[in-house]
Amino acid sequence: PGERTALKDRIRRLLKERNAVMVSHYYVHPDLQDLAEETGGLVSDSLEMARFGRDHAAQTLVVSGVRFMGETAKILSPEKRVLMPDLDATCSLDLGCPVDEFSAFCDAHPDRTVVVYANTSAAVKARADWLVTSSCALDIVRALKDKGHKILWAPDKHLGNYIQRETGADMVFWRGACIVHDEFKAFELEALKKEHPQARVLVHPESPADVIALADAVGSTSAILNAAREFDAREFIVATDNGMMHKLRTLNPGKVFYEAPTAGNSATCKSCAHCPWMAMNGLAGLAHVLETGANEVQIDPALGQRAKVPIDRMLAFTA
Ligand code: CIZ
Ligand code: SF4
Repeated sequence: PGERTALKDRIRRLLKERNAVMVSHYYVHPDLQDLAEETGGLVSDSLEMARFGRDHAAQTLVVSGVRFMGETAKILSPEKRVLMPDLDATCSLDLGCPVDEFSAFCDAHPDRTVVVYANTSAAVKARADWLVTSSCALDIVRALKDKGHKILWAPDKHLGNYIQRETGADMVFWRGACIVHDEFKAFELEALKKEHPQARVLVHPESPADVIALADAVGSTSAILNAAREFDAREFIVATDNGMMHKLRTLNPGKVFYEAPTAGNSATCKSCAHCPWMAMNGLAGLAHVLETGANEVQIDPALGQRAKVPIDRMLAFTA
């Protein structure tokens, strides 16, 4: 504990000395969420992290999250220095959507508008017409459908299927999944609901369809936070990365939050619902990059310019 306090003090001092601002995702360790907030940064989802990083005056951005979040920050602000606690923090959706195969898939469907989720590489974004996150995907796909577009969706199949069910849009899918949300289990969730009959169920749409079907509210991390605040209930079962529990509990002190069951939930593993790549972000790594300037995100400028087009469209649509 003493060591943690010392590291946090050092990070606060270094952020100030380097004129740096920090954005943290809801899924990273509570220490990194608290530090971002205490020092004038932001804790949020990838959409708001991107907007905040772009609009902030600081010339150095520290992004605590996964690789695509740092890359998006760099693409939006090529003149800024973007640092990450660990550059190897990736995402199963990004890993499962290599640009060569993805380009071939796009080439096979030339009549479709290409909509990709934020959790992708810069090269995949550069092939896209639109970028979306889970907080704006429904609205953007609905607007495209209303204008007569047919859609090619990548990479998360569960989120894509959910959006198709909700909008009725004509969509073809890349078949990626988030290793965290893909693990939530409907049968076990029903059993937990029986144990807590008053509890409302909040589900992230990267989860399987049978889990989504049991939800009282389905949505992005921000939508889950809103639902927890607005529902007149005392108990909640939450199917998303358990990094979210920190914000849910601090913002709703009178309410109780249970983690939804995953395949790994058993006597030996009570809470497996945590992204291993988000977990690579830590205080020691953060202090080190601030000290040394290591782990700077680099994006080829020409690629960055092309990848910026769909990101700018999304930010303008949601402004
Ligand atoms: O699961 C993720 O990586 C999420 C929720 C990203 C985001 O859009 O904030
Ligand atoms: Fe990717 Fe899932 Fe981790 Fe989010 S929680 S970064 S979607 S693997």
